[in-house]
Amino acid sequence: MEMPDLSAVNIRGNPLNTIPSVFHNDWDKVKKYLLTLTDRKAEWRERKLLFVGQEGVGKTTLLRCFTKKKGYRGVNTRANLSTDGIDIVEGVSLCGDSSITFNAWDLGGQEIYYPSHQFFLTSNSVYILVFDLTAPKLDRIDYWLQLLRSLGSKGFSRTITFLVGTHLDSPKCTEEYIANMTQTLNNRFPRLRFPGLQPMHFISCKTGKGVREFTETLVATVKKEQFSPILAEPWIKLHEYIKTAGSGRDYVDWEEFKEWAKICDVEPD
Ligand SMILES: Nc1nc2c(ncn2[C@@H]2O[C@H](COP(=O)(O)OP(=O)(O)OP(=O)(O)O)[C@@H](O)[C@H]2O)c(=O)[nH]1
Ligand SMILES: [Mg+2]
Repeated sequence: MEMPDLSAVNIRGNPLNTIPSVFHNDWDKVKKYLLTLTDRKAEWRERKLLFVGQEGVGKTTLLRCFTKKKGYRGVNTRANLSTDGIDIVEGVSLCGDSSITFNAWDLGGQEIYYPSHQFFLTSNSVYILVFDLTAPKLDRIDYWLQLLRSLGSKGFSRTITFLVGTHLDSPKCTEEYIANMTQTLNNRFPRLRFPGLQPMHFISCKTGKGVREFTETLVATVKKEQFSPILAEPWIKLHEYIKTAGSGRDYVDWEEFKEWAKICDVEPD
């Protein structure tokens, strides 16, 4: 790190995505961040988990399976209200594994929301692309997969995508129907064409069939695919501080935020 004459470094394409992208164009900031990282590093234990897909396919219901006690046995499939915009549920633990928590973003599937959803689709995140097995709309699945592929292809960022079919409890879902559906989906969406796309899962939110297996696979896959797991400890501290001090507030003015940053040893610039 002691290279006084070094004025610029090109880190584009470097697979070590530990350095926050906001610093990429400023070598002094990269250097400061790396120095902090050398002294004080900590593991990032949160992951963003986004539920996407067309309306009425079971995104909110699947999230309820994740958050309800024993939800892997199924939940009441009464008519849900269609999600209005985005619902966020923080701190979701899966399979009793508290070493990693998920911040779940449940995106309303009505097309009217699509333009604004784009602002919240981040790379280095985990996506659950949900569809209804009994009436799959392949062009909608295609739309989301294309969109997620474009996110994952920016620089060295990545996404993990799980394609999940719900309504496995329907009488329509015979073995033959499921076999044909699997073939159709594999032909139309070969995993090689969509980096980060995982093997498909078919589940019933009503009976819970397949939910536990899916959840276990999700946790294991996410733990294997480490997205920036090591960060500078002050930044993680600031993140926690914002969650506590900013709770219930819609915004924080810049001066106050700089105070918070200082308390956590993050340089506010
Ligand atoms: N039988 C059965 N019903 C399900 C299943 N998954 C969801 N449902 C039902 O399907 C309907 C729509 O589910 P939601 O979870 O609201 O769908 P959504 O994708 O969140 O819809 P939007 O918020 O409009 O995008 C509800 O009545 C659910 O109870 C399933 O696996 N089996
Ligand atoms: Mg919903």
